[in-house]
Amino acid sequence: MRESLDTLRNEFLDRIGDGASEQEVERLRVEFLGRKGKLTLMFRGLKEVSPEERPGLGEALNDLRRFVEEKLESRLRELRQREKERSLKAETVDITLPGSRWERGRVHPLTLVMDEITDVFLAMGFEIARGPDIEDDYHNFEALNMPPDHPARDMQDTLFVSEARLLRTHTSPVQIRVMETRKPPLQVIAPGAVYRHDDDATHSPMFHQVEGFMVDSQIAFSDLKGVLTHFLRQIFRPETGVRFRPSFFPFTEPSAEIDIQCLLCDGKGMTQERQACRVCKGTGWLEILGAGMIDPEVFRFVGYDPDRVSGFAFGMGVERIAMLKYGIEDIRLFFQNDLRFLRQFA
Ligand code: FA5
Repeated sequence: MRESLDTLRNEFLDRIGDGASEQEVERLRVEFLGRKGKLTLMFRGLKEVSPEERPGLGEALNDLRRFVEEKLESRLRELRQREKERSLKAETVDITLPGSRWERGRVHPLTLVMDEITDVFLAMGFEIARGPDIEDDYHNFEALNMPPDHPARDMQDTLFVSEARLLRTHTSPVQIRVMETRKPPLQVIAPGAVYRHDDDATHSPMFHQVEGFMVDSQIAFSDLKGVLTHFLRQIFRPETGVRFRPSFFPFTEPSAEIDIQCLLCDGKGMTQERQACRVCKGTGWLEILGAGMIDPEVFRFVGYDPDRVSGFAFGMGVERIAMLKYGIEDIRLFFQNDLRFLRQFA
């Protein structure tokens, strides 16, 4: 048996040679060390050897197995190293070729305007709150003093998700959610997406609002006027004329709509050619915000005592402000993702 060990060792060395490929190395592993491999069979044959010879032969067999294993391993390593060197040599890089450019992204114009709006309020000490896009009837309508069948619900064409849930039609429910969980003084803005069954050049089914409200023991209408006038002059021009007109919202009393002087004709209502201004349609004013003093009924819904607290609230459409700032005539441009449009905003 010792002779056949030597023969096997020589055969193995012959076969592994210098040039064996990875596949050949694998084939050799199976042929010598596999379940029916030559060495494995010799291990089995040990049973037939006399007990005196067995330990010596066993040891010699183990040595041979280790030798074969190591040889196979080192040949594999060698082959892989050679392959790596070959491919490194083949894959040269031409550093004189022009590189591929990474397109630089830009902030969406609505995000730009939204950031600008929130910055002005943050500077005045407001904090930011958020609420869910999918709301319940109670927060979107009822607690805002719009019981079922209230005609004011028709002012906001609602998209329902189920009988009990809807896509919020305005950011005003965030007022309720904040007041339900916290006590005054509060000075909060709530930016976010809102949804209505609307679709034309100035109305989008999804658009954005920024809600704002301030509640404390002695908040007056003059505070509302001061905050909003300052805000509008920061966002548009310092000399922009601001006008408060009486209006109606079920959740504020008194309520107002706020206009700014037309940015195109400077409030004149007509162009230099004496034609009616197409932006303000000849009125000289542009409606920009809804606002008012928070209705005592709303305070009762959130558990505040209307005799002890007062506050104002306002809500604005972000798209409307962006359209006026940048002179955009169709709201749908914001949502079409046309790069020719989006690239214009830095
Ligand atoms: C409201 O949504 C009130 N929640 C605002 C408010 C808040 C009043 C707090 C008082 C106190 P209104 O429905 O008018 O109000 O909407 C506010 C603004 O959203 C509008 O001035 C307009 O700029 C914008 N807007 C309304 N519908 C659309 C639409 N479909 N697409 C784009 N902007 C819209």
